[in-house]
Amino acid sequence: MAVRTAPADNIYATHPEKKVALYFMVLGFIALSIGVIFGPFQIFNYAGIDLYPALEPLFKSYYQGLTLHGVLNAIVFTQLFIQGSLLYLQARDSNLRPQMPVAWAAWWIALIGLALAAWPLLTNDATVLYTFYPPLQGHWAFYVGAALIIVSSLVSVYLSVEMWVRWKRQNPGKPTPLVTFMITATWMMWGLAAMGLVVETVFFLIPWSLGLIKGVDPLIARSLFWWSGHPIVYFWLLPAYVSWYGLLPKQAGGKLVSDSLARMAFLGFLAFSTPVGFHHQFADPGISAFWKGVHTVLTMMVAVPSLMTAFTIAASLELAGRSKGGKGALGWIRKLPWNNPSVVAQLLGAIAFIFGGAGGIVNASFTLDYVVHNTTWIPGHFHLPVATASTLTFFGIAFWLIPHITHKPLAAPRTALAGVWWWFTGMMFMAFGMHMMGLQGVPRRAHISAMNAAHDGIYASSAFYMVFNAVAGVLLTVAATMLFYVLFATLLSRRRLTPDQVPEIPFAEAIAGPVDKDGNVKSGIKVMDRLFFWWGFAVVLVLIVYMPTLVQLFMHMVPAPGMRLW
Ligand code: HEM
Ligand SMILES: [Cu+2]
Repeated sequence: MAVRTAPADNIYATHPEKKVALYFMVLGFIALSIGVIFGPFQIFNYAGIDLYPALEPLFKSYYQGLTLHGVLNAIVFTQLFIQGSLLYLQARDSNLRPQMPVAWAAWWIALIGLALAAWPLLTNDATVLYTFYPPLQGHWAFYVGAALIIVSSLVSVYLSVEMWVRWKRQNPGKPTPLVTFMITATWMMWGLAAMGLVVETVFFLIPWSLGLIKGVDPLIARSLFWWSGHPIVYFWLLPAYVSWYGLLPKQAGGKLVSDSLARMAFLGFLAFSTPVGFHHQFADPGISAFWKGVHTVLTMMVAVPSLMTAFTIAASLELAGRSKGGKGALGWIRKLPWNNPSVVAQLLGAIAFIFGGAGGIVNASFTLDYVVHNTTWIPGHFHLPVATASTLTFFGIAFWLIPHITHKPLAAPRTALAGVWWWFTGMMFMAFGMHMMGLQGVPRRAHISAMNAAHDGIYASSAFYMVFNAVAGVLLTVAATMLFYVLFATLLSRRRLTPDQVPEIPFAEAIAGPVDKDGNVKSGIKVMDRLFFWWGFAVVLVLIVYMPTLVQLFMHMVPAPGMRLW
């Protein structure tokens, strides 16, 4: 049983980056706890059940809720959790202290940005959905807040790259430790990817919302948005992969099968995550079929490191299961630690990701996408990678990392375990219902439960699938309640672990490491370690596939005045 020991302040003494990491993660989870509230309302909507009248005095419409849901969950929660957890893991993996005043500046910028953006969202003055496509025009505070949140992420890019450069200087000739390598590559990828949103907000949306320019070209805005908008999904996923490659094998009782495969996968993501945005714009005019085709091919390229990840992780887990006596083709699966909520959250997240990846290939195919574009298939799809793979993995990380930082025991581990199963099952029901309704042609982002025609045509033929959504709504409400209970009960607990009970960081060993038998760094590792070179390669690739189209669009700008449709 846990006992109380040292006063809370001392726990940060040896590693002050613990505190800023915790602040980032907790702020992220607070945002998520508000954003998730709307999820069940939305999925009940797609079950034909309209619960919005109950929200009426506080929230004005389905779309206000949906904007809060998208912004708080997908933009704020993910980024803040990533900023905190990656900062801490890199600092400990490379045994360096991040530049602390800069790290705190990043947190404050994010907090101010969040407050600024939240105000018009809550007052229904920026109901523009999380994609904020012009000509929908929200309050300036929303765009300034969003820009500050992005600036905060760029400060995190700086923090990570600076720590990596410092490590390289102090350790000439040595290969970058794996977790540090993966994290630096992730931040480099995001540093390039974020530029689309930076240009969109700074040069267009902010001046426009302040009345300094009269109009914004919707096509330019959408193109800049998706410059960042596809790689942002990798920005959400790669931190989960960091855990799957770098920590999960150890948590499962085994080792990572190959260090170099992990590095190769991350370089693949660094190079190919960004030059693919047009696959979100197949239906947009003004972009040639040729460049849409190029982006499609590159999208398929980025599936390669994802498949490498799936195989490497599965092999590492199989070894873990077999080393514990698992026999036969599948016997090793039973030997995995299914009683550990942190491990199970990540395993279930990874399983959901397999289905998400398969659907993603459909979306990215120029021709198939027309069948599912803007239908409920799309949110059905992306809740698998984002709301299940990343979100469950982040909960899984929090289940050991928060006790590690705060020295507080995980509250109610059995509830945590049940919560991740309920979440996974609920998301599977939702994915099935939403994918199938999408194939019937039911539009996404539509308050269908408030329509008179809700039982005609495509809606009548979706009636069967709506049952799955209703079940999902119940399961996910229970799941979210359990997971947030565990999280906040842990944070608010007054119990303390004794020093020997505090979980250690489960850095995994690799079977095939970066050095050969004679102690020399493998030549492939040396090439891969030149991260600035690969970053430059990624920049060039993005310029090649974007510039011809963007130059054309900028030369023939068609600014549209703002509209408020809510
Ligand atoms: C209780 C859990 C959740 C449920 C039941 C849920 C349900 C839904 C539904 C039904 C939609 C589609 C709404 C529409 O197109 O009209 C949606 C949209 C969305 N959800 Fe969730 N969700 C949940 C959690 C999450 C999480 C954890 C994330 C991200 C971390 C997330 C991110 C999004 C995003 C980005 C959208 C798109 C918003 C838009 O189209 O503007 N959701 N959600
Ligand atoms: Cu995409």
